[in-house]
Amino acid sequence: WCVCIGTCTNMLLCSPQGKVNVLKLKFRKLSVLLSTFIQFSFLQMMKFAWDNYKQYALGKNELRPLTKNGHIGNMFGGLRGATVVDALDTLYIMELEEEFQEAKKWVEKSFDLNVNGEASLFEVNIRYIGGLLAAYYLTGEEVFKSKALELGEKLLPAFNTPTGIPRGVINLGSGMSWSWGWASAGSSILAEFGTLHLEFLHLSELSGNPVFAEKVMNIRKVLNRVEKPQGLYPNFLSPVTGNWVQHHVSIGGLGDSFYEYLIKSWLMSDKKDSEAKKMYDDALEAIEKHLVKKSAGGLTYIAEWRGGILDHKMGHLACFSGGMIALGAEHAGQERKQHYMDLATEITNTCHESYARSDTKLGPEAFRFDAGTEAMATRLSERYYILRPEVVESYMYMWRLTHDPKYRQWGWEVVKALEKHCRVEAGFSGIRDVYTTTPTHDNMQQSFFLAETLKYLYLLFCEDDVLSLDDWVFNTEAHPLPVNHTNFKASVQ
Ligand code: DMJ
Repeated sequence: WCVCIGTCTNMLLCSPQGKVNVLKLKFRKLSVLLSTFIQFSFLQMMKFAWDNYKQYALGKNELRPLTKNGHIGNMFGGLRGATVVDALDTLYIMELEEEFQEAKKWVEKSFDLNVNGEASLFEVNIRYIGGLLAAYYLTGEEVFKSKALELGEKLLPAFNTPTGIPRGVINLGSGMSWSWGWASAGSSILAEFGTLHLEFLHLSELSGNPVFAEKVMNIRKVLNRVEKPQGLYPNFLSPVTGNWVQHHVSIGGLGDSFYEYLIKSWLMSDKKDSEAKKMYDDALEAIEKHLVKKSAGGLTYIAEWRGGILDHKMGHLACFSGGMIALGAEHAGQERKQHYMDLATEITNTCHESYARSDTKLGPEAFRFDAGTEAMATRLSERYYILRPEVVESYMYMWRLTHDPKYRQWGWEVVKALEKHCRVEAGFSGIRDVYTTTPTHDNMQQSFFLAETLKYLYLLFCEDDVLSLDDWVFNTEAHPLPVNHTNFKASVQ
């Protein structure tokens, strides 16, 4: 495919094998630009991230790239290999064949599901089940399907609550489940129980067992029944009473992917799930009415809502919403289409500003719009960047839906910043302060960097028919799942 960056003065021709071939360039200057591109190409980045994980941390959940060892953490119960499962489809799509085989071999030989430990239902679903399902649909390899189904079964006891709203934490061995200690009054989190729908429908489809679909359809029923303050969905719900526990509303952390899964459920159903579409449309209308604001400097942002009081802050996580709103705009009624496209453009621009206004050109964990501040973190504790994908995710959707070259330019700025500030000797690391050009590293290569950040960057520079948005929806960890009309073994070549 052909990559055009900026003004198209530097045209590159890349083969789909992931090797970069150089067009015969007339000018030396251009070839210098080109080698810079090659040096920093995201295909190499993926290989570098994978090779180091393999060398120092294979079988652990993440790589610690400074100390050159593995990290297990406490999100996945006793499960291991989060980076392997998260990376599978990216390796496959990038045609890093040897590396994909290494990952597959690990899943076949070493991925043990008979484990005991406290796992996040949400994280296991989006990373492991999502990753395995995508790997199955892309390759047709049975091992991925059987592991996904086996793991899906292990999550079911979390739904044994009076309302059927699952609890957030489950012991994969005993099936015992409970709520997060930090969640108010034993509540379940909107973004957690609201981010199961896509994967669970596929588990039912593949197993022929309706139980998975029934569980998520019941969640929707509970949500439809409960009264929404001003049409908004608060982030905490009691799995016992089915009532809201606290009135905190956010399109960032704790709420985010619930909204994403509404519009994607509709798309994945080949636009037949009109209930999901209506829920999405109504939720977005309420969000726009109560949460969307414009700063004095003209930047559009989505604030958080605490019982009617606005917190003029946007989390990095909320930056996925530019892409989501654009995706939804495509399918809005004629009169709303342009309106939502404009909103998506403005939000993506604001998120870009949060990157552009930092010294590293990477964005902080949260940025604010108050006391003269615009799109910058004001608290020390919000200045970090942990290789998150949401901003490049929105660039990818905006590029596909508008073909405005600025999104590729912006994506390329991120590639350069990652190379400059996050690449360390043995992998990529998050940084603790985006406002200093000599940042301290956090010594963690998150698995979503391979699953999402690098995949979205790659797709940003691909032709639109590579994982076409007409045929695939990406789960919230960027694992592609086929739209209902697609053959399971759809080719990405
Ligand atoms: C990912 O695990 C998913 O994108 C999730 O929805 C939110 N957070 C991380 C990446 O930032």
